[in-house]
Amino acid sequence: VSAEPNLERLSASLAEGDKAPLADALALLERAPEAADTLALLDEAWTNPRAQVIGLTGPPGVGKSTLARALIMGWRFAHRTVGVIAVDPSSRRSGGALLGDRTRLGTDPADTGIFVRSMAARNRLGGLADLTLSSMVLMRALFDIVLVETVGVGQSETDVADTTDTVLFCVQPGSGDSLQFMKAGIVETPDVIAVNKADLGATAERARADVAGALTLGTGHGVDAWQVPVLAVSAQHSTGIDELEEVLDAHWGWLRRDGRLAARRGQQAEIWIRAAILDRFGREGLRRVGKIEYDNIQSPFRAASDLTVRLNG
Ligand SMILES: Nc1nc2c(ncn2[C@@H]2O[C@H](COP(=O)(O)OP(=O)(O)OP(=O)(O)O)[C@@H](O)[C@H]2O)c(=O)[nH]1
Ligand SMILES: [Mg+2]
Repeated sequence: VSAEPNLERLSASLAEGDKAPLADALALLERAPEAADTLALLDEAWTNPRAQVIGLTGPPGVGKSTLARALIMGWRFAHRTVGVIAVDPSSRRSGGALLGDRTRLGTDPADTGIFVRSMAARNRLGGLADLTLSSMVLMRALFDIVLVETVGVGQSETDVADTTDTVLFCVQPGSGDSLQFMKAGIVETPDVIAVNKADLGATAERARADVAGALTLGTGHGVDAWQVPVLAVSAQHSTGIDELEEVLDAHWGWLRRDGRLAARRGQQAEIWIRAAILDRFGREGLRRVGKIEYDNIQSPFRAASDLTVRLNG
């Protein structure tokens, strides 16, 4: 019988180039989300966060996977370790889509500084699956950067914003997407916008200017507000990627000042707890729980588990 997983053992095996224990631990989260070992591991991971969690979102076909690959190459070049969660809308447990996306990311299987996990997108309420949250929290404790690549259809940006520290929204020129998204109010959540396929020419610069112009209408005011940068990049040709990584670093720096990161993660934890209770007990459950006083010490998974016991009792 192998010992229960803990962070020390997991990071030691990653350092030795063995990815199997992390894969096993992620499988444990899936198989036994409420088990004592699982909750202990998640508590440990919750209180030992390391990575900046970056959500990469945008409409189908804009080049998210290509951009993910370019970003990963840049980070690995800088010796930063990367955990990737590829949220695939079409993936089924045994389907081929998972391998397909891993191939598109083009990561080197021998590179032990990168770990790719693909998962199906939706739980039955239409949000990112609980599994994405727990996998993210575990990977966040083990890597320098966690990249969550997801699809940007309708409300999914909101889910990404509820799961990540930095939302990178990817658009492409000439599709009219960018302005539509502005009008639909979807572009309230991104922290950084990349206009991809800049190699296609002048339309990219126009799209960049359009997006930047539309943003000034709704962007934050005050000296401390984050001004959403809009960058033209070519994922395919790896141009603008260094600048994009600098901007992502700058957002991380901004988050870590004045308690913003702790506030953002604490808010997210509350949202997850509410979602878990809603999922398990419906609106009546939420009403019985009342105000969720989240102390940020326990993991939100354990907090939800404790509330579940209380509501069942
Ligand atoms: N010209 C050009 N084409 C690009 C660029 N980046 C991606 N593409 C192409 O755009 C297409 C879609 O790229 P993907 O990276 O699969 O896009 P995606 O957003 O991950 O797509 P889905 O996962 O299907 O939503 C592919 O044919 C890419 O080769 C770029 O910078 N320039
Ligand atoms: Mg993709």
